[in-house]
Amino acid sequence: MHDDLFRAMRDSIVDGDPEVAARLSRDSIALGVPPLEAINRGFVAGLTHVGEQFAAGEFFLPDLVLAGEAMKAAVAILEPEMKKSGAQREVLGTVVLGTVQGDIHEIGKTLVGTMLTASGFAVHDLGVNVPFETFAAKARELGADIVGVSALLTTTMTGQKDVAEALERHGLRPRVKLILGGAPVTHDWAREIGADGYGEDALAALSLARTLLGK
Ligand code: B1M
Repeated sequence: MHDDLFRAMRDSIVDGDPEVAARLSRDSIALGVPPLEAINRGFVAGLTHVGEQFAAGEFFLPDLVLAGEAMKAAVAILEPEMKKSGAQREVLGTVVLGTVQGDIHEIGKTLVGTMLTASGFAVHDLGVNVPFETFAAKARELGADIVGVSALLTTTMTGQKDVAEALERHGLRPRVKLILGGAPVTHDWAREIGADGYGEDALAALSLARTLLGK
């Protein structure tokens, strides 16, 4: 069902067209398509294609930029729908979230934040290119239960280890749980740097956060 819609969503990202992406998002809400399904089956399929073409040297940086802008336009429409379900719940825990220093990829991190918020976590999103120490300082200030660190580049995922060390220095471990994510990140990497887990996608991140806090 909705295969044509999902294909059009994919194409709007490949074409880097924010207006079409936003319109298709509104259409999907009107049709009752679950927002996460629209994101995963439609828009992310476009980003995957753009990423593959970029890696193959067929697409260039402006294509990545435009695809990112179109994705942000889509998520901006779908995000409030995803959050609605969490509006009335008790707070399950406080999460400090961000993309690590040197890395400006924000879309996946923001989706994780939206899923956690929608499910009843209080999420403090530090944004992108976040200094290692800032994760620890903010976690201490807020009495956070979880610190979540996203990294999309093989060159920046090493920064997740620096965040782990900053949390140790601030005396926050093991009380404050550390969860990781982002395309190059693996379970092995999470284990190697002493994190509490890794989420392959936003749903996995949610399930991990719940499990770690016993919720
Ligand atoms: Co960049 N980029 N990019 N990029 N970009 C990738 C990541 C790349 C794989 C493309 C490729 O070559 N195939 C490649 C990395 C290669 C590598 O290191 N292995 C790459 C590169 C090389 C670069 C630049 C270096 C390019 C250049 O300048 N020459 C540059 C780096 C800039 C920097 O950060 N310093 C760069 C820049 C950009 C843009 C700014 C243009 C743009 C980002 C726009 C934005 O975010 N506002 C961009 C984009 C769009 C991409 C791709 C195409 C898409 C990323 C994305 O949003 N995916 C990407 C290729 C790809 O991934 N297919 C690519 C969709 C998103 C929903 O998925 O972010 O993986 P993802 O998040 C998922 C999971 O990973 C997980 O859940 C999310 C939801 O399911 N997850 C977590 C993420 N964080 C989590 C945290 C958790 C738990 C789960 O707990 C805390």
